[in-house]
Amino acid sequence: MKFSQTDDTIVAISSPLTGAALGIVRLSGAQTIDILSDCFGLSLNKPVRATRLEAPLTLDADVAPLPASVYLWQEGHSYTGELSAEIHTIGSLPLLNRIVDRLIESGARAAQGGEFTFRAFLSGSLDLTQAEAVLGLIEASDEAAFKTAARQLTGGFSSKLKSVRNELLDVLVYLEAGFDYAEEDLSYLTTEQLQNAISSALDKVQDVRRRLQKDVSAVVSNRVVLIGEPNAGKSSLLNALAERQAAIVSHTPGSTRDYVTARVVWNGVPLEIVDTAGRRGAAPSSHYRAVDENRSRWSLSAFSQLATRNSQLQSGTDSPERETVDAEDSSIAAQAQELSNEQKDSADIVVLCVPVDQQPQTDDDVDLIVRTKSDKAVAVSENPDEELFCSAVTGDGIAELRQAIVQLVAGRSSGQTEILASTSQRCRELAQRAEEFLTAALDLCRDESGSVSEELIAENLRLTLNALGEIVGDVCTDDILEGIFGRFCVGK
Ligand SMILES: Nc1nc2c(ncn2[C@@H]2O[C@H](COP(=O)(O)OP(=O)(O)OP(=O)(O)O)[C@@H](O)[C@H]2O)c(=O)[nH]1
Ligand SMILES: [Mg+2]
Repeated sequence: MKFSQTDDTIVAISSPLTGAALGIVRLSGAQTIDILSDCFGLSLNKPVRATRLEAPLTLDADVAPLPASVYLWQEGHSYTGELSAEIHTIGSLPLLNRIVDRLIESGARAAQGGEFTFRAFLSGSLDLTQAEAVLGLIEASDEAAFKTAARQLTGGFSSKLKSVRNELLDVLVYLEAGFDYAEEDLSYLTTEQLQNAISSALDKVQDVRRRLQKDVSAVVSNRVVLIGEPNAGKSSLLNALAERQAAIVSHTPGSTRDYVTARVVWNGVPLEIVDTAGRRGAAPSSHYRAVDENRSRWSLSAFSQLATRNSQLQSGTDSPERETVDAEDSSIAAQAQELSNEQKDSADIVVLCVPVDQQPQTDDDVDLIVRTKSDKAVAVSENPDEELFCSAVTGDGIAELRQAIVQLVAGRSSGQTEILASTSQRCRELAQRAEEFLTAALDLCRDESGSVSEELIAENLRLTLNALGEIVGDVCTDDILEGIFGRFCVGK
């Protein structure tokens, strides 16, 4: 698990890592007061209520004290639920880094990305869907995405699930009490009461499942466009992602002139992956064939022009036709570039493909940088955390790339929906499972063959509780936690 230690005191810059009027350093954990006192020569007491004090910072003896305010929160009243502090001062990155270093020297530990929110989750201040909402708020790029995340953060979605869980827990307690005292022939719940309770829970779970499905299907268009230099491995990547031979691959740079699309559905999210022509100085291709599920208006003319050129070259035809052929070819190359630009401009997600032995250079706005042909060379990357490495030949990194694309889409597609797409994706199947277990329990209640199997009903209720618990995080695995908190940046 990413956060193996949870009882120490963590520190990080919580404001954006650029110069700003105000900068914030956040500290959380049981040693907060001792660390602050030691670091800044203050004599602080544990707060009994949220407290703010002016505490000018003296970092160097020969530099005048800098203005700073320290905010303190007692346990149970901070974002993390722990004893916490924030130092608000001038938003100078070197200054904030110095403060963090000094706090680390005094006993704090540098927080990892998402660790403050993880502690809020551990202390019960936030459930998993709310932690996802915090991420949604940070990543929100428009008003609609912001509103969706804010609605989810207020907990309306998970509070409904929590109330169903509590109702089902009550039913389970009664059922199990019946098993424990079976010989006394006591009945704690009539069959009718049991049936009503399960039926009411099923209605609510069905409603949740429908809301989750509606939110995912609200994602309308997801065009993921692969761009990059000629020969970067775009067509090979498309084929690897689509798991079929959708585009022609050739060692000759400039082999893709048209664009090639492949439709896929990953994690229930429909996507259209688009392979484009190499975008800088595409050299003439020796062979060319348009392959496209949606053949474009350019493909036939481009193909016939190249076919003419190839037959001329093969039959030894030379000047003066040669000049005409070259002119035609550069016209096709220009058209290919134009098409490639159009595809990039209409993309929802732009993926820049750069071979592992070259360095990314682009003026385009890209969402993801993929270092292709990772089997060919040892990765040299200036930003290894921001790039994905994969090989269309060995398949390494392809699953991770799919996951990264789905996450990007999930982050974007909140639209006017009530639940973040990332939450919908994670929870849809769980809600579906809960619905199936409850339906099975209800069928058992209604079984007219004679005896109602209360043990089997109880087992279905336990499975339902587990599935619902995974949605809100009462029951969860390291993988789930890693998947959610691993996406946060440091300081959050
Ligand atoms: N070793 C290795 N070779 C690769 C990989 N991906 C692509 N190649 C090779 O690189 C060359 C170019 O691959 P393409 O997929 O056609 O590249 P492209 O970016 O589509 O090229 P253009 O369409 O010309 O822009 C081919 O010879 C591929 O076999 C990879 O992951 N590993
Ligand atoms: Mg290609």
